[in-house]
Amino acid sequence: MLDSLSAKLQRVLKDLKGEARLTETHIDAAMREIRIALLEADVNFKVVKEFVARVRGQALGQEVMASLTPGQQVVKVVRDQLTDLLGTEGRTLTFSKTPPTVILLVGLQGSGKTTTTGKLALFLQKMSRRPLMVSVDVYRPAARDQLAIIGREIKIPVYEIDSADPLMICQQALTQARNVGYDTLLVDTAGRLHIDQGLMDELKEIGRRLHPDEVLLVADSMTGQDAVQSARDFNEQIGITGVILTKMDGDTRGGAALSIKSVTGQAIKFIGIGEKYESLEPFHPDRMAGRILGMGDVLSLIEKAEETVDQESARRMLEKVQKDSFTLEDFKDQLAQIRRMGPLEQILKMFPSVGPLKGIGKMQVDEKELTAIEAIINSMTAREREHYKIINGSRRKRIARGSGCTVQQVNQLLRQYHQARRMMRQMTGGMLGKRLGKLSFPF
Ligand SMILES: Nc1nc2c(ncn2[C@@H]2O[C@H](COP(=O)(O)OP(=O)(O)OP(=O)(O)O)[C@@H](O)[C@H]2O)c(=O)[nH]1
Ligand SMILES: [Mg+2]
Repeated sequence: MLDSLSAKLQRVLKDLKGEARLTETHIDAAMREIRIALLEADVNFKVVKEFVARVRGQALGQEVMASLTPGQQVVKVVRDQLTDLLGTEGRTLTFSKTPPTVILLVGLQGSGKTTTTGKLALFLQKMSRRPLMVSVDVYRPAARDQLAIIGREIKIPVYEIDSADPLMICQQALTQARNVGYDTLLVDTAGRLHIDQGLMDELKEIGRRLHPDEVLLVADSMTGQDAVQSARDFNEQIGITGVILTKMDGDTRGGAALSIKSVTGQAIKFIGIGEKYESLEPFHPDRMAGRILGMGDVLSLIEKAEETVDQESARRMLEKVQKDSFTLEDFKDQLAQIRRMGPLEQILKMFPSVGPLKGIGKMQVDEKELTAIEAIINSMTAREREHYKIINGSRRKRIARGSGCTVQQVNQLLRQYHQARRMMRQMTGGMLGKRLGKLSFPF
């Protein structure tokens, strides 16, 4: 995410950080490079100009703090200004006092509205809300089927009715939400290649009927300034309440993320970071600024771990380890928990690039290997999973065949499992035992 911008800014700041004394010449040279880095990242040129002027002014005018070197102080100014550019903290969703809360998702064609409707519904469900989804895209054949399929996959209801009238569909969906007691209605709308009056009029009319609590513009971050322009146009025409920036996982430049708030006055509320339904995150400007500048993001990591790792099951796991009855089945569950946190490489990247864990972010993780491990354990009988010691040569061969893996892979897995058991016993036996229980982190 934003890798190329990140690398460039880090290079400029690294040179500065080393300086014991900073002159105006140093700062001007750095500002020139920052300006180029931001322009190359496709940040709106006006935004770049203002940003550089502010950073320069603050860097020069600042009293030197005893705890920071002048170079570090410039890094702090850049970090603070970058945070400001990305948005303001605490811009979450507004929920209606009289349910259902209505959330309208709008945007250009292919920006990710339908997928994001599903992701957001899943996110809200995890917050203990009861979402209902509906598509009013009557123009693209199969558009409504697409949402219905997503609904089945994530097990969240989708309101369906045989009608070609968007206004009637959303009206009926609202009635259904009220009657059945869904507290949030998510409305997926049709996209257009370009903004056209017909679409805007339709969205305005839907707005008049539904009185949405949130109108979220879904924009593709990889389209850079086009995404910013769409946010501006939709905001002027129908009034939006926030932005969801999708496909951030593929955006190395960051021009949209860094320009949207300044250009439109609207905050980014969520970012899409992958194709999986779990790949939607509330947007935190300070953490993103930290991530761009390579300061790590342990906070995000902890939040993610807390959300996915079920505390109770972690406690049970600990008991099992202590009683020495941690089976291959448990091993598989642990792997599944880790995988639910999202692609491992993404998680590892959130570790700070300095300190005891430095280097971990660059670790290569083979997702395919995890899939193979799961397949191997799935090919074992229940008894084998309980008592790994009975897995002899012929059983290993059968398991390898059943999982489409080699016998070497099966052997390797059994070795890994054995090591994990030993490591866990050592950890829980020592002082870490108590802390592990509290932190409930998968081994
Ligand atoms: N990598 C990645 N892909 C995404 C993300 N969000 C959406 N996509 C993909 O983008 C493509 C288009 O998504 P849709 O949800 O169909 O977009 P839409 O805005 O509903 O499209 P229309 O209804 O045709 O206007 C799909 O292939 C999605 O999987 C994301 O955050 N990351
Ligand atoms: Mg769609």
